[in-house]
Amino acid sequence: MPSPPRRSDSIALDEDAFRATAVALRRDGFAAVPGLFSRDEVREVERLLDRALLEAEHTPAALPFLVRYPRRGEPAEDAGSGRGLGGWDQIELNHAAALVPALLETAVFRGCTALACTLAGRVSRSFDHVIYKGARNHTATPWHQDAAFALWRASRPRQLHFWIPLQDVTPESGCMTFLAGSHLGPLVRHRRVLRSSGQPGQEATPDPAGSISCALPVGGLTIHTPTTLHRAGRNESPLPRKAWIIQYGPLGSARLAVKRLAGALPVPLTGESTRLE
Ligand SMILES: O=C(O)CCC(=O)C(=O)O
Repeated sequence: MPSPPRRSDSIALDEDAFRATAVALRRDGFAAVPGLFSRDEVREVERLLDRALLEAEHTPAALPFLVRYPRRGEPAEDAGSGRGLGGWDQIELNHAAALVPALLETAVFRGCTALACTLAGRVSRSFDHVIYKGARNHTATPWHQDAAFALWRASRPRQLHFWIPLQDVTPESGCMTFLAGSHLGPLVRHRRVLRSSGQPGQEATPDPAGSISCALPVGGLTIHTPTTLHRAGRNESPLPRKAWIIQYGPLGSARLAVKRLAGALPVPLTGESTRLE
């Protein structure tokens, strides 16, 4: 029988697993944490995000936060291609939790926030986004450090980025791959690239020798720092690869409040579909 999603702020990690996570973050700049959430708890997030992505496409105010990568080479209606993505190769939604506040009530968000605070002290969400890669897509996420995207590139201690897959992930379906210890070095040179979505991107070219790919069953996640070099490959599997990414930092809420005042945050989608049932 499926277990009902929790509404608690507790962390489903025993002391040893918590300590191993903290040690890995400090030493390697990333940690893979399996088994934090039940399948139903992750499914609740997926349902909210699937509907939000559909709704955002038809909501002019939400369109600036939606990033879509056209599918190249084969027709969009090809069997299996772009399944669940309306024929797009990849879709991203920035500030998903501002568009769908019900996400903030989910066991996944509450558990991630509790874990972030236990690892890093008083931190809160500063940004979140969603990346859906279609079945057998063509868009890999190049090597980069998240700090390369920030206006303020100085070190951001206690900032942690949670990457939450909404299904099992493997190297073939585009799981996260990290370079252990890269967070201890400087911000490396990034080349500005134009991604097929039309948005600018950043690409680093480190020596990938010894990189570690984090396959995970649904319910797990990875955590990395803003200066950890990472990438995710194309999704070569026959099913979409979906992930929700939440960034936490010491002044997360304050930064979001400033963005809201500046009109740089989306207003919630109004549809019935985005409320928790
Ligand atoms: O999911 C992906 O393709 C990459 C995500 C990523 O690079 C990030 O969260 O920083």
